[in-house]
Amino acid sequence: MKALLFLGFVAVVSFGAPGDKYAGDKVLRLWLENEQHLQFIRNVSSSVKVDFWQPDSAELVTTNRSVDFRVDAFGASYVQAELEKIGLKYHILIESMQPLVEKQFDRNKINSTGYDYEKYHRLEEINRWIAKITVEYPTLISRFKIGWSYEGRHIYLLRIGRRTGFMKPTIFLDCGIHAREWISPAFCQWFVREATKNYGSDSTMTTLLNKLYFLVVPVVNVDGYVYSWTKDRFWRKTRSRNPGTHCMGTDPNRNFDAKWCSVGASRNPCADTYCGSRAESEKEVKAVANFIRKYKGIKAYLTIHSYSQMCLFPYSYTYSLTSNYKELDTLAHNAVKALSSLHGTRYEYGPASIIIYPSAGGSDDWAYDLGIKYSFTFELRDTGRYGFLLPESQIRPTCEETMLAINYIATYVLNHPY
Ligand code: 0X9
Ligand code: ZN
Ligand code: ZN
Repeated sequence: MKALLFLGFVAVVSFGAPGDKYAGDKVLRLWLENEQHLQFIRNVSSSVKVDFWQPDSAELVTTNRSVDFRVDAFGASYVQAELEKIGLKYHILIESMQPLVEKQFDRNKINSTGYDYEKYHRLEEINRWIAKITVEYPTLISRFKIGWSYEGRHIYLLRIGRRTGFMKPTIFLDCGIHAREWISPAFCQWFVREATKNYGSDSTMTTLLNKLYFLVVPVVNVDGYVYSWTKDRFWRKTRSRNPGTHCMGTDPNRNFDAKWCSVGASRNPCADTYCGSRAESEKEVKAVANFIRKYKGIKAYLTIHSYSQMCLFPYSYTYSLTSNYKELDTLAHNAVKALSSLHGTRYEYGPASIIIYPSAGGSDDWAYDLGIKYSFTFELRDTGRYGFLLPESQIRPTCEETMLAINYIATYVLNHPY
């Protein structure tokens, strides 16, 4: 019995499962109505450790919006008492975090028929899958390495589409810019599977793959993703060192060269929205940016995040509308309509500065200003019931509905050459 327990313990630790470090953690949602509420939230971090989920840091919090954040048991009792005092109503989104975290670390990831697309996978598994599917579909998929991460991991890109020898309009799709948003890499994998499986039988997919290329980066922030599996499930940033502090990492979605660090980003390396020491300071960001700059023919840039159920387009760094605002708005409207048609999932859409918050240095704004006029950020499920801990049972419905939106946009791009 002792030996068994011991073995179990070793297995858990070596797979980097979460232990019991989230026991007692809760996620609270507040609705901020006035300055006093706002001040409370802005200052709460000086008393207890809070992990902002939506928005992603205290600086982005404003009145007349909700805030979701995680606190440990000690923090929760403090915060709850303070909230009663100032009369701020709150709602407990997640009462007990530990069981939800544990579920996501289940070991049986490989089923007998092959890869299980309805599970979350560790980076090693994803990389093995990338290698395997490339070999399985030699006429449809090519694998490229677009660079190395800070910790020296490869960043892979899959080019999907029937090989033609001449240029085809291309859609760039990336996932896993933020480490803890696990549904995002799961979607990129789902997309590649659907594309390859349906080529030759489904007419939409066949047309798309005949006439377009998709460039898919399943995991951009590879170091952060590994860290979210091994050390901290709620890690968001890269894992680069910051001189002069123990706080690590930069927010890759504040590190692109789009009015870098001018708004909605932090100069503090300890913040979750730290913009980095300069634009493209992060190797992962540089790898994506360099690839997109030199690859001619990218007509759409799509990037997958979670959570909030939104289809966002530029600008984020300003409230000004893009010159093709009307077209983007209609396209987003129709993409979201297609998405909702499957399970009725409601999505908001519009310029990110207006729909969520102003923030600079995002990949979508950068791609847009580079001349890629169809540029969208998707924030997948949910709206906060589970947040980043979206259960694996929702991978399928989430990916299926998102496919409809992506296919809608791809078809539109194909039919509107520029
Ligand atoms: O803040 C972000 O980077 C994205 N939301 S998330 O919760 N996944 O972190 C939204 C990105 C919208 N686009 C830009 N801010 N450029
Ligand atoms: Zn977020
Ligand atoms: Zn994100």
